[in-house]
Amino acid sequence: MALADLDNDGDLDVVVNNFNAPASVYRNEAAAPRVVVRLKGLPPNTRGVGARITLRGGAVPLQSQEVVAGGRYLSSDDPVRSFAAGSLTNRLTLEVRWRSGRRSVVEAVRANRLYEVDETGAQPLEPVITAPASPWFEDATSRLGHTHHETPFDDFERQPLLPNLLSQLGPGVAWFDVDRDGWDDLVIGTGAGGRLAVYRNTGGWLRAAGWRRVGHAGGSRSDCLGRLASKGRRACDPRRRGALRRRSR
Ligand SMILES: [Ca+2]
Ligand SMILES: [Ca+2]
Ligand SMILES: [Ca+2]
Repeated sequence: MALADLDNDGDLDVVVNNFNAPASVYRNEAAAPRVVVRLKGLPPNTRGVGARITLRGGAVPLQSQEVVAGGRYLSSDDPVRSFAAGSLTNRLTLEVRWRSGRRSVVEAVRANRLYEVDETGAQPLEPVITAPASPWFEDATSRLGHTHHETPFDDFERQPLLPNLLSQLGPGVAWFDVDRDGWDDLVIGTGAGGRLAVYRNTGGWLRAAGWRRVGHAGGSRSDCLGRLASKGRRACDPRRRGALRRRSR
């Protein structure tokens, strides 16, 4: 199926291919005022594919379409774009933003006309100057004083075809209120042989907590998930129950 203005009256007619039968042609009998735009781009993009056409002041305040190539099954529309002009007295403005970054504007556009816009007369877009934004966050990693423990392991010796190391992905981190004071605390996983790190959140400041690890001792703890354990205890390990427990309570 493809759309094209076959009778040159400003509306898009329809051609539909049929299996083992002649193609069907449907004439568009629309009578409403319209504006048709055809683009003449600079070589090699002479049809202006990728350009965005905007009409202001028509049947609705803003209409916008992009010129595309293809897009239908084994078919492509005629690269013209048709817009609803609303009434014959509307004050219309046409704007084309070309793929080259240039811009064409046509003022006082009239309904029931075909406009061919040539990229040759397009003007460069004015650069948008924005004030540098101040960042909302800052890197506070150094304030933690945390050092990640990772035991060297040669992944490629075990699996030579690996595209990258899987044993050095870094620790998983989680926010979880382990001491139930209403502030989410920071929990940082560790590689094999290391210790899970917990930083208590004291109203926005993080301090190393007096927690000990129980249970699993030899494997890696690169992942971390806070959850409620049995008897109201709080745990932070998806694999071992009660893996994280406060020293004195
Ligand atoms: Ca037509
Ligand atoms: Ca027609
Ligand atoms: Ca807390």
